[in-house]
Amino acid sequence: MTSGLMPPITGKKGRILSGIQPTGNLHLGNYLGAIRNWASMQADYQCLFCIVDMHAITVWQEPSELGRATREVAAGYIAAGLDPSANTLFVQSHVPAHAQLAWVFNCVSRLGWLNRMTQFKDKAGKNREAASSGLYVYPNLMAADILVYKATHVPVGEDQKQHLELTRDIAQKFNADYGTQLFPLPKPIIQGPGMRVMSLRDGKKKMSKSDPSVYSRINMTDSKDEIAHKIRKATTDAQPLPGTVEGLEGRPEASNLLNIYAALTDRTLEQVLLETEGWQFSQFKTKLTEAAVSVLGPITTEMKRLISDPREIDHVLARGADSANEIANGVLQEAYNAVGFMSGRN
Ligand code: AQP
Repeated sequence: MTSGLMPPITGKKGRILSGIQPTGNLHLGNYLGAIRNWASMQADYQCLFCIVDMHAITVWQEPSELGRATREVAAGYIAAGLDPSANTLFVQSHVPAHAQLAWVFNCVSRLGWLNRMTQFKDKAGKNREAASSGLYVYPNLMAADILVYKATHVPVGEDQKQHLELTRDIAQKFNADYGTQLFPLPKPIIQGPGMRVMSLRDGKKKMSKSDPSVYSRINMTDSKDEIAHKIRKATTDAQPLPGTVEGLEGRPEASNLLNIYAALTDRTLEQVLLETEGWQFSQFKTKLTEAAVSVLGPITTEMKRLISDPREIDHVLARGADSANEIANGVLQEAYNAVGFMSGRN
């Protein structure tokens, strides 16, 4: 299964690949649901963290914004503790082998498989005919992102599970079709009960970078005052907070805010409810603001420092692209050999 071209994963449990799309402002959901978990994995795994700008353009991105958003994600990674000297941090479009392997996978993956992807249905919405073909084949590119590094593990949230299954199907079919053991079948890492942060305006909707309402999310670059203001304006209901999880039934906004508070203070929901039972939202929101500011404050300060002089970020990303290209080009060549493409440079 291993290749001579791949650097050995010595002393680690495996290799991880994960990424975020530069589709707007990084928010608390991206931090609590993804980046914070990744930071806890870097000691055990060899990690590659990318900024998936090629995925981002499957829906329209303002060209003048995309570069800024890409650097902001990089700043978020570094500020939230992803160590660029121990991990590979890079931009997807800086490593052409992702797109090259994705083309091969477009020819391996089946239309029937893509038709079952629920995220395409969600993102394309009612006007499916107007969706980009990139959005449709997005899962094939994601498979290439992972397999071009022969990643063994992928941290996934609930919404990405189906895509990882497809990656495994593609790896399996490629290996079977071409009589090779080239690609490992990557395993999901699901950390505890998946943390899904919901919108501050609507407890049934996911907190999202692309939500047009700035009051729906706490950005990782928000100041203390902005955080306080957004939490003050967060939608709630009229009852005091309950003492049990069952008491949160039918109260999505209260559940969301309490779950955020639990995650920020590293406690379970049950532990938090013991503290907040009977409180009015005004009292609770003050506590929640304090917790959010104390966790995000140092990260925000560091992000702003990095963004104000992008040379450091650009240097990290250039170095990351060099290491990523080194691995990816080797694996791509192996895939090309398996397919039978004529060698171009002998
Ligand atoms: N609300 C959330 N709660 C928990 N985790 C979340 N993630 C995103 N939103 C939440 C996690 O962050 C990573 C980044 O995902 P992505 O940028 O590839 O796409 P996404 O999940 O579609 O993120 P957004 O913020 O909602 O972006 P847009 O608005 O562009 O669609 C993933 O690990 C995701 O689980």
